[in-house]
Amino acid sequence: MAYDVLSEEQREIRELVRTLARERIAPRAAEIDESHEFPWDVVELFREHGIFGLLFDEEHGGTGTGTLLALIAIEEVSKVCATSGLILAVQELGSLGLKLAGTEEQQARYLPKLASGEWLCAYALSEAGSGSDSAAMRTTARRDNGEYVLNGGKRFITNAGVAGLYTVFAKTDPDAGHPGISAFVVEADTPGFEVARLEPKMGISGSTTGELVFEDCRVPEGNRLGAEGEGFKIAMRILDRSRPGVAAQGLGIGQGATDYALEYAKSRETMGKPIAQHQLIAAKLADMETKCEAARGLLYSFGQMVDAGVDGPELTKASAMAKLYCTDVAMEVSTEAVQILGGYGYIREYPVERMMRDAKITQIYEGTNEIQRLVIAREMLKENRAFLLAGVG
Ligand code: COS
Repeated sequence: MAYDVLSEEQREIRELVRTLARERIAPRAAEIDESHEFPWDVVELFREHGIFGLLFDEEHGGTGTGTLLALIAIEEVSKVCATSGLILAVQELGSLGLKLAGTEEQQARYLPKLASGEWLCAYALSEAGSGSDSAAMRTTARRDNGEYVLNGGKRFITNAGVAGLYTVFAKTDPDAGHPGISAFVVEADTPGFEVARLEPKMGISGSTTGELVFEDCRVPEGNRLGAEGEGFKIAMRILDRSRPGVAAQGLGIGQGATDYALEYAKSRETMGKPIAQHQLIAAKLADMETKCEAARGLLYSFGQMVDAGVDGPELTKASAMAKLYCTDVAMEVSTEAVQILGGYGYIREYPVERMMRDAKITQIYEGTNEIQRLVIAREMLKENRAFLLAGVG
């Protein structure tokens, strides 16, 4: 049997997710992509089998099985359908604010609904004018009579229109920069909140990406996460833990594309033999497999770190490295898969062109890969490795 870092129990859960992915989600993947419709049937499947629970602690209705297994679930689903894998990744992204900064009462009010999948959730940080530079946001939250009044807008929000709960960041002190930002949870039916439009996209077509508008949207003070002014740090701590969800999605796409290209290369013949036996194709396959396995090493190591209770700068760097590498691999490997299939790779009859389109967004959202490089380098610059130079002449 192949070497496996997982325990017996973890392997059983992975097997369940794998079976659901292969038997129930894979046959829907092309349709989801073509129709551009949010796959509520996949949400229902996750609900029925308790898959959302993998992202939550037992006390909140989850399985308490930890981060590594949650990432593996996203990877397995994304191997066959990146839109469906994203549903799990965003349930984590949208709920992390409550998990990290919510009071017991806030957690008890919302987390069980998210753990069962009764409600989907979303994370609203980006704005039309502030993507990478989150602190430049313009949305405001003015305190008034025990409530906050939100005004402004958010863009590129995954799960817009399908989420029941949004984690929203807004300026409680518009002049203060980072310390002027606070975090809130906003229920979808709050008056003054609306989804203004959904964006047509290159890939992950079944997932919604939308623009949120807040017009005198009144949110109770009890919906603020953490203290006033802590919002930026909460946003960053969330991203440290959520970006690997995108890494898992990227790795799933990359491995799915590799698996497909391998099977194709074994059966497609040119010049009297399967193309897998032509050295240039064999070399591509070898590189694709190696890159996926290296990416998996970074991703699983991140999952193990979280499960071991690691926090702070070490986690920030590991998260950024996993996101950067897994998603760059997703793009490279899915592009090579299209190349291996040749003309067939470029047409809709085969899934690799979808995988390539889906891969592209993983290098962009939840912090572009340029931002990940910046985060990694900043952490490196804080580290002291001078002792390594001692005695070097
Ligand atoms: N965890 C905890 N605190 C953090 C942190 C982290 N990962 N990163 C930064 N902070 C803290 C800093 O320590 C600093 O605190 P003090 O003011 O007490 O010193 C504060 O937050 C401001 O940090 P910094 O000056 O580094 O902020 P920058 O504006 O330079 O932003 C980047 C840093 C670029 C890394 C950040 O804006 C970012 O991640 N941008 C991308 C956002 C993104 O991913 N958007 C995609 C949409 S979300 S799906």
